[in-house]
Amino acid sequence: MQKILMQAEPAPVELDLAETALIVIDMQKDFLVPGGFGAFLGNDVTLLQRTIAPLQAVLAAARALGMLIIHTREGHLPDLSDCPPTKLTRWAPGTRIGDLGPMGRILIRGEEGHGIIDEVAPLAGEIVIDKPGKNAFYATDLGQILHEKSIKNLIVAGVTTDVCCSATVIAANDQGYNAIILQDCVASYSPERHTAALAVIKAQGGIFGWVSDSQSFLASVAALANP
Ligand code: C5J
Repeated sequence: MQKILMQAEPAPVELDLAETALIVIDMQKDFLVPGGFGAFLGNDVTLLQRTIAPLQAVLAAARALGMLIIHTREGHLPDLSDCPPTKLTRWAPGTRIGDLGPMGRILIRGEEGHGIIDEVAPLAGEIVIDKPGKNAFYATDLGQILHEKSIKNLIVAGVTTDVCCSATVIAANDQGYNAIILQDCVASYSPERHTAALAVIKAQGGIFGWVSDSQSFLASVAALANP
């Protein structure tokens, strides 16, 4: 049994790696690339791109350790039958889910913008979960997969901190998982909301989970080889 002790806020956290999965949330072209939907709406995608290098290092370490790795993609079926009407009408026409965006239909499975960026693309055998909601547990097999693999802890990376990462951490907490979010491997289009979302997670003694970073994860893994 390999256990790591990771520096984190509000307190260090011990994780049995056999019970720990890395979940990489929505590293999709539409959110991260200059020609994608996020940029089309006027967002600065470079704020999100800073997650790529630290996440690559975390992915490499997790793969070397044989950890369970799960990637998610936010998106809907082409006929929008899995998209609540409230979500369909919330934004201006032309920028709605299913409308034609710069990289295909916005947030529709199979469209170019829906794909994960090459830099952190899933390897063969890694699990990819398509989710219609923000929280990765909603209307997906995630809970079942984690249960079958006896996972108790989730290390969370991806975008965006304040929306899908935060929603997933909060849901994980309610479902009985320990969630540790890596602050340099998550990002928001708003630095203020990024900081605020992390502050909420670690508040009150870790009300929703822990906040750590890639260096702390990598250091704790290196300590396994040099105890
Ligand atoms: C994610 C969003 N992935 N911001 N989606 O955070 O709509």
